[in-house]
Amino acid sequence: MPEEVTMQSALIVVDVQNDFCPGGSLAVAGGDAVATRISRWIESGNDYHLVVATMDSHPRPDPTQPFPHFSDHPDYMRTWPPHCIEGTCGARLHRNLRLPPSAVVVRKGQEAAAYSGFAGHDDHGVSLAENLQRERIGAVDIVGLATDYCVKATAMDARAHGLAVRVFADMVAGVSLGSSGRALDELRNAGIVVETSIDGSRSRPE
Ligand code: VGL
Repeated sequence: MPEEVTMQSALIVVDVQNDFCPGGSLAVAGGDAVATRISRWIESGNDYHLVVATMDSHPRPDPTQPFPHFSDHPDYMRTWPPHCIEGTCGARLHRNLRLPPSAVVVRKGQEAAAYSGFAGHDDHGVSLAENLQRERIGAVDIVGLATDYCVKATAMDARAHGLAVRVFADMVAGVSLGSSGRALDELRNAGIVVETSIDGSRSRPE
């Protein structure tokens, strides 16, 4: 058998959920516009072999079972207002986000905080890494919310898994401008390409 030479690519859409968009409990400015831009990007004929949407999915606050990710006095760095509680409207994907029917949804955060999509599993219990391996994905484009937390953690893990990684700066939004800028610098230092989708479509190999 000849060796497979083509590198399949995937799009990972991180946590584009109502609670991270304007009106949500942990709203990121411009999250809804990011959702629209991602939908247009998907629909503009980018032939990803696989599209994955990650979702934060946390348990309902329970006084008998502390969940240290949540706080009534959050510092917005380590502790957060309750968000993306499974079964609530806030946990749903934002309506501006249109995914192909074949998209794989990966949920994370049921037991503890999980910023990286690589902590997540699909509805069959298959991890994100395994989904990518099964489809022989060698390169991923990462977009979504929030730049400084879940996008950053997912991109760093993708790199650690040996993937070629791009983050599209025009399809992410962060909790704060300062930490988002620092996050993008860290990603670049880790060998991740940070560019706009316009540059990305120019540099995409045929
Ligand atoms: C996120 C803060 C807390 C994210 C999740 O999706 O980036 N940020 N939980």
